[in-house]
Amino acid sequence: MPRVYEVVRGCRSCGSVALEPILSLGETPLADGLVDPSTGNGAEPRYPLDVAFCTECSLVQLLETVSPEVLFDEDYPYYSSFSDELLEHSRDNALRLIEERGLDARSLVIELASNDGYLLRNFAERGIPVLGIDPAPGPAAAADAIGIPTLRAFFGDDLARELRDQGKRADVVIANNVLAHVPDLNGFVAGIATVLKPEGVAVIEAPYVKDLIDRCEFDTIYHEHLCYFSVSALVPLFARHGLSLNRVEHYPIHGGSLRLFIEPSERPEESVRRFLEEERRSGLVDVEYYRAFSSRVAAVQESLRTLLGSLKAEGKRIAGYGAAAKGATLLNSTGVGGDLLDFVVDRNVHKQGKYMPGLRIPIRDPSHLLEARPDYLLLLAWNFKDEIIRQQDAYRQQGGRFIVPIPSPTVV
Ligand code: JHZ
Repeated sequence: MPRVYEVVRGCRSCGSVALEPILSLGETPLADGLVDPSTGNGAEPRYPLDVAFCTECSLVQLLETVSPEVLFDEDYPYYSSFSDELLEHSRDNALRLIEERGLDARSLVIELASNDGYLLRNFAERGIPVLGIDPAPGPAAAADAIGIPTLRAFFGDDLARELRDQGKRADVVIANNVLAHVPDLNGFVAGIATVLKPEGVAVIEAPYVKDLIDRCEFDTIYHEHLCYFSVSALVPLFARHGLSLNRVEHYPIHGGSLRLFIEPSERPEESVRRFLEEERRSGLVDVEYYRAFSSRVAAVQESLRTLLGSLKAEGKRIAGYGAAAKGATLLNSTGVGGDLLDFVVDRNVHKQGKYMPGLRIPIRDPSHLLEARPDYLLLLAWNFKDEIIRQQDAYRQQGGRFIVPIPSPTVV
């Protein structure tokens, strides 16, 4: 039986003990641990949420690990397919890879953390063999249901060796929003090296720590996200496993993400040098860069509490949009509860009817907005701001306003 919670002994990448704390968000419940009203008696467990910087390899990381078996269990509620913007972003990624890599019926695309098949479906629809790997039973079953074969498993070097021994080696390995989630970072990257064909490519997306710090996206810090990556921290991680980071692209998705192209052969493009240079120039590789983060976070929290408190004092009714994991961090670490927010809406049917963890705010279908007519909607999924505001035109027509909390609370 794995331990539920552990404190790290050294850097998750290089093993150094030179970890400098940069932020503490106190003790928070698990961000995706939505509470089922039929079973949710008693308070949800809370775990410390402390962030540190490795002065050796510059990886930003959590100081604690909650066991993945606890995080990604049968109740894991995150399904990728509820955002049109994410679906479009993923489709573009797939079509470009098909074209660039000349993928066809003899190829194999493996996706790690393939969720509900939101991305692999683009390859499968074009006759390209795919294999999804995901430990969360709900999303994996949804993928199977649309014809995406999905192994219910945590990926690591052992599984990679099994696949390789079965003759399953990938032309393309995709790993989006998962590298930050794995406690055994080195084992995961070693597994990628094992399962990739010598001429294959791994395409990995992860939120960019520079965007997190610069835009004060502190709510994206939660127990699922163990690491917050820079290019400077990633180059040595891949190199340790015989892989070379050969191209870096930057996308706005999820508040700012890196797309990394990793291959066994070393032929870095200009973009890698550019990112490394810019990170050195801006100081991202130095702990000083992170010193003011904690007080900037406290200022955003204070300003949000003041704004919501004064609206409430004027008799306004406020609800939230998006039962996102980041919403749970925002509400719990800022202390925004049911006294300020009446309810939260979310399109994901697996979240509706449950409660946000910790402060226990009920989650409803977005259609409830037109009925309940709150004056303000706190945009907890601010990363999909444009998509959500467009979609909620009827609410706006009725006079409803949005509060965008990040990078600093603003009414739009
Ligand atoms: P969303 C996710 O975090 C999951 P979360 C994960 N932890 C990760 O690594 C990061 O992304 C990067 C809903 N919604 O995706 C859907 C609507 O209701 O920003 C979601 O529940 N209507 C693996 O959970 C939530 O909002 C809409 O129109 O913080 C968004 O959650 C749209 C667009 C979304 O991330």
